[in-house]
Amino acid sequence: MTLVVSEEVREAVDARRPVVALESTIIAQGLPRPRNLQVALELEAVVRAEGAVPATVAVLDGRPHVGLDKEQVKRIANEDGIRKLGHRDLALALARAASGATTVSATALLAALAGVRVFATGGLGGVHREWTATQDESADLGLLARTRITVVCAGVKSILDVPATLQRLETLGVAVAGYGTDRFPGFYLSDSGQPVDWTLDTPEQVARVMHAQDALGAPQSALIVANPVPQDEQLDPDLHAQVLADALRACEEKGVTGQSVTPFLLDYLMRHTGGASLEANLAAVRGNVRVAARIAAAWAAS
Ligand code: PSU
Ligand code: MN
Repeated sequence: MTLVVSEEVREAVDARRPVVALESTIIAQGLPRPRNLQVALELEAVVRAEGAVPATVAVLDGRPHVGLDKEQVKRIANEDGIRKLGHRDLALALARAASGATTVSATALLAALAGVRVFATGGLGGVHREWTATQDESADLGLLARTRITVVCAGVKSILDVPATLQRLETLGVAVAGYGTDRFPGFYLSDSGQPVDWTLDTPEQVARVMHAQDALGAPQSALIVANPVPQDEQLDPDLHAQVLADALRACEEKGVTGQSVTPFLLDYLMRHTGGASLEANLAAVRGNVRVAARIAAAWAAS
């Protein structure tokens, strides 16, 4: 496979300068046009403002890219037929010359192959409610159990079964720490209602854990740094509970399954909260990107 690493990202990786990987599913499938393009460019700008290099990941015409130029980001945001690619889809997309946005699982895999150690997203995928009937658990979890990368996220998406997802992460052996909190964040909400066992308070502390992971060696699992959306920017918890219940019902009634479930629920929440869920989602992602850039800087300096 020819991984296409942009010159800027390659130089930064080689010189051990800070780099932050960014996923593209949030651009292509997670946000409405034209806001998605603005957000994609804004997130890259936030990384740069912190002195790190952004590496947005996507597959274009069957070639896996780590680091996109502006025209390539535009394609992901605006082109019709951009697929959603989990890590299992990568080989199929490459062989079929397809173009697609990468989920957390595919982004983490390609970023790690390019030597990028820090990655920022909104919320991880995980175990869906109704798992006993659908067996729907995001491929994000299994991939993070065998990929050495640090993911900064606002927890897992609140549309999921959060306690079950935390349990699966424990079973799979994926390290989880709250960033400045002993509560597991709830994506749109600052607190999912679940505790975390470990708290890390500074980028330097996170970098020390990353070094300790390397010193221990195998298995090559990830580190999840769970960074809450600021409380004054979270979605109103009552509104969240109410609209989410409706969204889950609508999902079932419409028979939405598989890869479409997560985009459907995120879109339903956005439309039925007057856009408030979108603002909370963006506030979370922005905060995560900023923290990721600082962790990447601490990692590069250590
Ligand atoms: N975070 C967001 N919005 C998103 C996602 C994450 O703020 O759209 C995406 C990620 O790419 C994640 C995917 O990997 O949703 C999970 O999809 P699934 O549940 O189908 O595995
Ligand atoms: Mn799924």
